[in-house]
Amino acid sequence: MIREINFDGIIGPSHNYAGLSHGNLAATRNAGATAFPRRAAVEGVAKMRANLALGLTQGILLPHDRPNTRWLAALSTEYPTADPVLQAQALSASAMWAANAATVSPAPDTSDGRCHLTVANLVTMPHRSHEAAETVRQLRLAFANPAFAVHDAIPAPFGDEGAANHMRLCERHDAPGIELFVYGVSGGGFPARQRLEASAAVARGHALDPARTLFIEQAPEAIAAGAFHNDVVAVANERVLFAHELAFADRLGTYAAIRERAPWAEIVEVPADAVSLADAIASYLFNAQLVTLPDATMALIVPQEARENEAVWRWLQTMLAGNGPIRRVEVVDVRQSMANGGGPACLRLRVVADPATVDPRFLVDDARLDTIAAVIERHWPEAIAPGDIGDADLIARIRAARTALLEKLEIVELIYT
Ligand code: SUG
Repeated sequence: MIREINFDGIIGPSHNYAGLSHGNLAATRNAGATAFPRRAAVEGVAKMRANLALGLTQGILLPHDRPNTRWLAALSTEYPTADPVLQAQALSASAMWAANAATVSPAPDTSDGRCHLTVANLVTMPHRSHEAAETVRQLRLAFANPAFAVHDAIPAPFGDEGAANHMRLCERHDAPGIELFVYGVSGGGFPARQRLEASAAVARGHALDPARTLFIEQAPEAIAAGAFHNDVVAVANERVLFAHELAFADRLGTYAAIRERAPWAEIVEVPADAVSLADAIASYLFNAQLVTLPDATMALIVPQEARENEAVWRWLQTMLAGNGPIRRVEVVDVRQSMANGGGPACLRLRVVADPATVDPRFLVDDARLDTIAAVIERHWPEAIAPGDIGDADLIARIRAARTALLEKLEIVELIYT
């Protein structure tokens, strides 16, 4: 049976705060802080457990091999002697944000009846530009079944940041839907990381029906306020689009185009006078997982920071008291990831497919999460301060930690030799 599966990126042992993402306000603000990789990964596992407890189907993606020595070799350098900025870029654990791994078009939307995935090239940020090579390896392993088509990344310079800039509206996950690709043109002083050319190429590659595909410009004002991906200001699930009033450049035109193609769609808009863009971005209200529970009601899984923001929490209470489609709000603690600008939605890649067609090693239940948690407790470094990244012992420990996890999970194909 086709259903939504959330694949969370396991937070890798090299998690640190190097301030590498210009335009991502949390990451820039926390540059130079001490990171706690073990705590970060434990938070990620707890979020997956909470999703399982809600009756959702849960999968995993693995931390990438870091530092990425293949990338450094292509730049004719080696980790110990590389420039410190290159060291930080090679070491980043940014693959944890699985919403940027790929764009996914489920089988009911594609003309060949397969679920298509295109690996994101992430070319705008150097530390993320080298994720694609390993992502394609992982996705080809997890989704080797002919029910899937895994496409290579779109070539540079057309920036593609994956599912973070893509939404799907449908009456039920297993019914054909409309796909919304959100791109940026300008972002004030900040880069627009998703290019229209890339989104259009992904849509063509996925064999989508042009009549059910929309390309929507993200509001430059939202990018300038720190919404470096659309999923910082909007999220969709089944028939519901939950968005900030200032998410899209042409708000009314976007809503009209959606209603024309999907008359059943419900747009839950948060007005700027109730929650400012600044509050929405600081709290990550929209970087929530909007999910359909087994009883067919919808829940919004928000980060702790949303509860701590007065305006946001007040708005959520009003929403729950009303008669809207989102009936429940769940709060999760992913503070270590949040401090790098990654909320609950960033940490997961949604794939609508039959779980029986996925390599079972990439699916988890509580027992498998216990196994993962034990490896994290034993092998993940407790803390990484900025000055530590040149430390050879730490680097050896980071590598060994990932290898231990892959061995325990018996996903040894991903070990680089
Ligand atoms: O690409 N942060 C990530 C956060 C990604 C969030 N993903 C979604 N919104 N879907 C980014 O900006 C910070 C790493 C550093 O600065 O060391 C970072 O890459």
